[in-house]
Formats: sequence, structure tokens, C-alpha cells
Amino acid sequence: MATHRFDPKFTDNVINAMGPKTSPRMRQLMAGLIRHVHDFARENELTVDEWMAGVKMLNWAGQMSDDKRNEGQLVCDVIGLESLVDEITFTLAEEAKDAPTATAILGPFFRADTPYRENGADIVVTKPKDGGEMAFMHGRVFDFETKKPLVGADVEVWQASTNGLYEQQDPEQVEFNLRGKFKTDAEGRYYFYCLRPTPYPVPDDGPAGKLLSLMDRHPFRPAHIHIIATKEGYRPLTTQIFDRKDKYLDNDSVFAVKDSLVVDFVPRKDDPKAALELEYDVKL
Ligand code: MBD
Ligand code: FE
Repeated sequence: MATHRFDPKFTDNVINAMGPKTSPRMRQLMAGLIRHVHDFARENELTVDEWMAGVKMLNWAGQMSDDKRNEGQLVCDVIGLESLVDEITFTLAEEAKDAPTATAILGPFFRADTPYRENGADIVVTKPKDGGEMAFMHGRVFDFETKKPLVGADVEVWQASTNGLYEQQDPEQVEFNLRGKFKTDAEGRYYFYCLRPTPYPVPDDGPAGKLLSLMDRHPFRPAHIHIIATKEGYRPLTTQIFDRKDKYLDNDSVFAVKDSLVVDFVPRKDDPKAALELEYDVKL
């Protein structure tokens, strides 16, 4: 009696309702998703109120999102999903021992329309009110197998200001502040001025922040600079680099830190524009 209260056959029925025109990948993904979500509900004896709270959170995330804010992605980030997908992708791609530069997640503040700047440019167009620390960032892009420098590769970077806000979140910053796209020169070099990045909280006024507080977690990310490096004929690289001195390296709210992506800012001499320097080579 009552054996069908949590009968897993119900789950099979739902999965088997898919028709023959579904693609094999869609069938696999939806079958897995339905199975795990049903198991989650059964294992936890999910209540109607708890399920509806989840639905409300999804709707809230959708309502908050526009071209300046991607709350659905941020919710995935705080439960580690974007970092897990990144790890799966990188691990599957990493055949060789001397691998290309490690990947990290894109995050919600990338802008596809970032303009090119000349090497040597200063991406700090709106100076932070508290000054911030200026750094000269430079390096080369290499082919990881041949070790040859790549000429004409694109290196795109973006970072938050010292108030913890990316340009599109902050009416005080000019458009594309702290963003730039650079082409490597004849020696494969890129170089520009930026800020030493500072730790900051992910936006916590929406469902992602609500989830963090319900899980008794802080919203902080360690100081980082985002990088996308591309060159025709190579797998595009999306990554982030992290300041070794940051106190949140071991507890990033979105779980993106990898050891090989931790870098050292060092003192720079005889440059009136920057007292710090960061050398970072990218291997594609
Ligand atoms: C960020 O700045 C970020 O880089 C990621 C991955 C998630 C939230 C805020
Ligand atoms: Fe970021």
C-alpha cells in the first residue's frame, strides 16, 4: 500500500513523454535534469512552500535582468555552477602536459562591444575617488606547443573600480572605463596601465544575495582582472587572474580561483604613471 507515494516510475513517465523528434543531446540533458530534480524533491520531501520560494527566486532573477545585469548567471555563480562547467570544459580540453593557460569563468560583467585601445594606453579613464593603485600590466601571448609568440592576437581585459563596481553598474564611470582590447605587437607583446584590482562583493541586492545570506555566506570575490585572449586558429581563452595578496583567495564567493591564475604585483621603478607592475604571459 502507498508504495507509489514517491514512486520513481513517475519520473520515468515524465522522461518518456519526450517525442521522437527530440535531439539525442536534448533528450540526455532533459532526462538527467528531470531525474536529478525529482530525486532532489523526493530526498528532501520538498514542501509546496519551499518549491514556490524557488520559483519566486527564479522569477525575481528574470525580472532583475537586462543588458546590464545577468542575475540568473550570478545565481549559478554563487552555487558554483559556472565554475564547475568551466572546470569540465578545461579538463576535457587539456590533453597535453604543458597545457595552455587555465580558463576561468566569464562572469556577468563582460561587454561584447569593448573597443580596441593602443598598447600603452591607460584603461583607468575615470580615476577612482580614493585614488587606487596604478599598475603597468604587460606580457606576451604564446603558442603553448611551439612556444612561439603570437603576433596580432587580441587580449581583452576588464576590471571593477576600487568602489567595487564595474563601469556599467556605476553612473560615475565613463562608458568602457577599466576595459580595453589590445592587439599583440610584432613580438607578441601587449601592455597597458590599469588598477591593482581590489576585492569586492558581488551584487547582493537580488536573489543571488538572498541565497548567499540564507546559506550564511559572504558575497566577496578576491581582487581579479578578467582576460579574453583570442587568435585565429586557436581555442579562445576566457580567464581571470588573482592577486596573491588577497584575503579572499581561498573563499571566492563564486569558486573561480585556480592556483595557476594567482599573480604577483611587484614594485615598478622610474615610471611616474605606475608604482606597480604585473607581467603575465598567456599561452593559447
Ligand atoms: C564578478 O565580478 C565576477 O567576475 C563573477 C564571475 C561573478 C560575479 C561578479
Ligand atoms: Fe569580475
